[in-house]
Amino acid sequence: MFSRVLVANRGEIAVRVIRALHELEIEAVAIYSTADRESMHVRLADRAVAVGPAPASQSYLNIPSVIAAAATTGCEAIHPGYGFLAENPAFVAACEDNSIVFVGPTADVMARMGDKVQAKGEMAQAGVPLVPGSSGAVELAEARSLAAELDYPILLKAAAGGGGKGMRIVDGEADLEGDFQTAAAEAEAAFGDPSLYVEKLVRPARHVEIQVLADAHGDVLTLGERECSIQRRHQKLIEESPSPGVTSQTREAMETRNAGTFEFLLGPDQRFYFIELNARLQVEHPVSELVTGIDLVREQLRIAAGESLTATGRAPRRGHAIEVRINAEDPARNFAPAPGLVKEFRPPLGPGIRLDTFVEAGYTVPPFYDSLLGKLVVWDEDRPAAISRTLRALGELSVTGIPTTRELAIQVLRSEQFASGRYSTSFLEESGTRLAVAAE
Ligand code: MV4
Repeated sequence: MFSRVLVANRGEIAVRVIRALHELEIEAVAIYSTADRESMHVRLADRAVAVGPAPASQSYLNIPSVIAAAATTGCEAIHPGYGFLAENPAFVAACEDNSIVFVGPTADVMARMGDKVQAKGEMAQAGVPLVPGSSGAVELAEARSLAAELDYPILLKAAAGGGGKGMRIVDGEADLEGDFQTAAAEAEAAFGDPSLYVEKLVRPARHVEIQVLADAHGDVLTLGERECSIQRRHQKLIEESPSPGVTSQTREAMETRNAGTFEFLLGPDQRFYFIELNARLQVEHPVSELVTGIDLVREQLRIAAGESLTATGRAPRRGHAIEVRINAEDPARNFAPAPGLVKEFRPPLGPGIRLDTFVEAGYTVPPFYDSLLGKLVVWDEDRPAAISRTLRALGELSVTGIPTTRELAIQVLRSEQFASGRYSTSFLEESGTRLAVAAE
């Protein structure tokens, strides 16, 4: 195992990774921007290295600075967390060039999965079901004939994209040409590549993802699914495991037909379609940890050090877990980020409660990074008990000084539709009129 690891991130995920390192008796080296000098991850680490000024492009995204921080402190590996450099093939290559282990996939795998068309092609070859659509990027004429075959509505997606950027619904042939041009221009602006591909629109759809661990020896362990349909503008708000929308047959089919960390769309008929592979630790990983008892960050570190998975196949699970993201966002301003001074911060405690956060009373949330303050993650024996316990915990949580998404989460968790388990990715948009605070 490693003896010293650099944590190339900030906020709650840096704190999460440092805790895993300390439990494995590994020294943790933090990096920080000038805006984060006083942040919790800097204090918890054994050493900390300043990597640049506040803007992420000059600090947390600055590859030479981050590599230098690892090299000068004698780190054998770098854990990237999520976001920042976690899916950057150039960073992985820089680690490889400096003989530093990147805790994650190789640069080659990362580049292949970052190209959505290539990822789909490889999944198709492995027998994973895909949404009907084009097998690669298409020109307008090919999009037109394919769309007629698939029947409208269809989706245009950016080949270089992901996460919903550069995506456009086309309702009928009359709109195709205009939508194609707009989507291509957006893709060019966002990714420097206008290539588009076509898919049949799956609607209503749930967003369900399967957590997989794979070691360097080719062994694989699956940890079940996470239901991630409660989101707005592609930002997830609440995640749970197991999903109330997945039958045991579907779950088994989704887990045994693949290998990797996989995002799927799930239709109301239990048909599921691979859409993307995320080759990184995800924000919502704790719900899988709570139902399996497996520490995913510890396993990532063990795998990166060349150790073998202790169990393979499908990990046994128990109970139900729910994660609620607490963001510094203002419901009165359409959930715009609302950084500022946190006057009071009272975390919920008691049975079944985990709070992954870096926030404490007196902390000033800087305006330079994302708005995630922390994740409340709750476990109980079954889904109704987990919902009750989450509401109890949200009731205990008190954050004053800045607005947060706490009240929105309470309204969602109290709603009949959430309790029924019958919801899709359009839940928050459709419930805008019923949930007062979610209204646009
Ligand atoms: C889709 C879809 C419906 N049909 N693809 C959005 C983000 C990106 N990962 C893929 N996305 C979608 N792809 C087809 N063929 C609906 C979405 C989608 C969505 C997916 C997951 C979570 C939230 C979503 C919200 C809106 C649309």
